[in-house]
Amino acid sequence: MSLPPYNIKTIDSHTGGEPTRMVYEGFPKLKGESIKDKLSYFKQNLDHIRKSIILEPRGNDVLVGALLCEASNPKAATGVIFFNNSGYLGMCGHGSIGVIISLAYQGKIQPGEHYLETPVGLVKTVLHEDGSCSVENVPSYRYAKQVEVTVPGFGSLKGDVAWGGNWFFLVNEHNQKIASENVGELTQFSLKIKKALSDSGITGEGGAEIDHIELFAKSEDDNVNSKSFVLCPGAAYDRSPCGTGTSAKLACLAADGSLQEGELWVQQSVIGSLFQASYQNASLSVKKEQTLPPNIDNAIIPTIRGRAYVCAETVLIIQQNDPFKWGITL
Ligand code: PYC
Repeated sequence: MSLPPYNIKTIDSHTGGEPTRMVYEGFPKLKGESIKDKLSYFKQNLDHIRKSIILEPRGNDVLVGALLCEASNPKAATGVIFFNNSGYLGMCGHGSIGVIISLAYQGKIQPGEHYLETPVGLVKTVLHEDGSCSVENVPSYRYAKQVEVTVPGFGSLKGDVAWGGNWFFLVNEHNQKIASENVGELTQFSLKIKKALSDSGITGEGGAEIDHIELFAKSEDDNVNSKSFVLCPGAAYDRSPCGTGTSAKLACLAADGSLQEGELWVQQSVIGSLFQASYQNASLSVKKEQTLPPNIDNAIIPTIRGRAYVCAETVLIIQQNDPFKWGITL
């Protein structure tokens, strides 16, 4: 085990209300050639530092960490490993926007194209002159359509299983009110769906756990296509419209023929923040650096555009004699 004291330098930002803590200095070096090797090393040897950065008293359940690390692909500006209170995220859309805006705040990048290397593939971002950021996500696809699951206390409901850099269960018909004053009930309902999926053996590709639940409703706002509530692993809800979740949504819309290539989709979060999204068909545009889905005909390349704001520059101090140096775990 790597021992404290540590002084870990971070920049906090929020993307549509959802926080990202970018770790750029003071974290022990991750061993490994590829970013997947580095992620394994992190999980096996340094998971206690993940907890220290994310959990109380230094963090909170909503926070997503973004550890910058050396990229193996020379095209990438940096490697990045995303993590939260319960573990690790393959990709994170709001977090990618947060990282780009934080790097720009540090003066390390200028408007233009910048690639991020993530454990699930290379992600192209564009920092726009107006301060917004676009993220061209990894290939996304619907894996299963209208899968039925019985949720104790709520009966049977149907949802799509889709990949957008994480695994999602997307539900349109649920009789819930998607509103900020209802996030407590939405959280409990979504946790029950997640458990019911797991108990019924409903998974993503290759038995992967479906760890994000998305509930959709019509927005009251003109010019917005849909409003959503997204439950993240670790039971916090996404304050942003969720970049990977919006990618999964676009994959389902594309598969249903309800959204055409290049058409704009505006996704609203439960607290009202917005992402603009569109997609290209993957078959022609997939780059060889990206992780290819098994059924390329069905995959899209989503682009999500949003804004992030820097809100803190911090040195996290982890002292040897602090009883909560590795966070509070209940
Ligand atoms: O924006 O992709 C996202 C995301 C995943 C979990 C929280 N935000």
